[in-house]
Amino acid sequence: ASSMTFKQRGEAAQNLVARRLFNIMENKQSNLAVSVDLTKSADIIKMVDQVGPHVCVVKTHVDIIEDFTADFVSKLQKLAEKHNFLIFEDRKYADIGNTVCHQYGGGIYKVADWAHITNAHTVPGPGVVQEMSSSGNLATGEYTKETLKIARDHSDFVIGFICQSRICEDPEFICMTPGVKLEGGGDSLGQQYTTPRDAVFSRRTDLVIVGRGITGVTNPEAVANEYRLAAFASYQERISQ
Ligand code: UP6
Repeated sequence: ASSMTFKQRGEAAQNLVARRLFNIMENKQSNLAVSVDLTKSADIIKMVDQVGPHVCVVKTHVDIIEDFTADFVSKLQKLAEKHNFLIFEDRKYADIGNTVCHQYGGGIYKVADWAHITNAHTVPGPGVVQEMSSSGNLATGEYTKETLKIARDHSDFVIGFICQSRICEDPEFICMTPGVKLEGGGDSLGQQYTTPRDAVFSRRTDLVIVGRGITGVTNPEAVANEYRLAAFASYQERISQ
């Protein structure tokens, strides 16, 4: 997978969301997801409209929003159409199937109604996947192996993984890496940053997820474009090897 183009991988994928995502990545020349971890819906909408032209995915954490409403969701959906990106709610489900069904389909957020992509830890068994960027995380070794098996057994609804390096060569699975900043470094709560090139070229993942590196600057649109160019050039460098 790491030497194939996104176009070829989109053609190889069976899952319609994966096909669509590979298609957007190819057409927008973007393997950048922006994580818009702001707490006021108007700020999120404004930020998404600014970075929208440069991203293939907008990642949300709706449970940190102070003033969440259905109107926020419809505005976000309109921006997803306007700028052609997918919405990824980073909920990291980790409970038994029955509870996750309620959390995903119901409650206040009704994530299943609007998120193209969401994710789950595999701690509870055949759920989905996580490998963390925070220091000292326990998602390594056997956990990764079992997670991969679960994904392959459920490839009808699993499109990929959150991981820090490519964990498999199956062309249809998308490896997404959070903990990315152009200048590297970390934060005061254990976050560790790698650069776009280190993630996509050296560690051969497909898509970088950037939060504060973009949302915390004064010119997010220009900086999002810089991240897009850096991550896409690293992908092109990798496939032309
Ligand atoms: N995230 C990580 N590491 C993981 C999994 N998820 O950072 O292993 C998520 C965080 C946040 C974003 O929940 O939304 O990716 C990273 O934001 P940052 O770039 O501002 O650190």
